[in-house]
Amino acid sequence: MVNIPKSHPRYESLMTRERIVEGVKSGLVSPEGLIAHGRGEAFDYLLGERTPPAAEEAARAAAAHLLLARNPVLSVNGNTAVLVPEELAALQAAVPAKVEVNLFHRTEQRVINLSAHLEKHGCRNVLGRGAEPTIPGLEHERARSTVEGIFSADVVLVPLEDGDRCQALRNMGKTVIVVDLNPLSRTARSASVSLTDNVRRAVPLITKHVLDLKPKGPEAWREVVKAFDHQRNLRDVLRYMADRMDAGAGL
Ligand code: PTJ
Repeated sequence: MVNIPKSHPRYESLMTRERIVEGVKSGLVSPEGLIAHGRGEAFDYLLGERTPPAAEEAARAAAAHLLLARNPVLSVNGNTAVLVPEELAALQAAVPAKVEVNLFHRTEQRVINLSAHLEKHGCRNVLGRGAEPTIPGLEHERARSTVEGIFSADVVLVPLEDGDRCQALRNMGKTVIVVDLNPLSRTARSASVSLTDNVRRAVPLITKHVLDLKPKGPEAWREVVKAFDHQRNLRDVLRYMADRMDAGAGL
């Protein structure tokens, strides 16, 4: 990896970029993952590379949904696996939840390699190998899910999604939590809860709220879910970005 000094003002962002580049070199991340990451960076810039208040609120709602779930599953693609492997393991343990590799650019070898990578970083019993096309309405490789994992899940966390699977999972009656820096994406709009934040910050934030909410019990979790308004949350984050741009225009 290239040596980036900690004093660099964009240290975290540049290190994150390096992780993705290394991931492409090792085959864990698809080449298209570089483009997806660049799209994300542009929106992160509009957030000032910090978690907006709306994402904090969405993270709490996400945590409550995960705690209330009968079979919660964290769905992981290439970008997510290299950006937050230990953080996913911590979230898996805190809920507890299942972890399943689900890929758009799927090869069975990539699923095997990503599962091994996640398990090396602490995730347990990673699912996804040998998954069959079970999600109705999808004609691409993301339709593949395991029966004990995504197929039978009631709540699914899908970071960095590409849109139509989120809708397909909603059509199956599931609660879908997404992490997407673009609040205008189809994924963000069709989700039950969308965290507009970088997955590097979002996953530990959800874990923090899981640990905080856990001792409070199901009544408190249901209150958090009830109070959350997905459409209003997306409007809040768009206003936050617009206000930051307005402030910049005054320079
Ligand atoms: O590993 P695979 O084969 O499953 O492929 C995964 C990618 C990411 C290549 C695939 O899902 C894809 O092409 O995604 P899209 O359609 O480019 O969508 C990615 C979305 O994630 C975009 O809306 C980005 O703004 C957002 N995004 C990118 N990086 C981050 C992010 N959101 C949060 N944190 C990030 N670090």
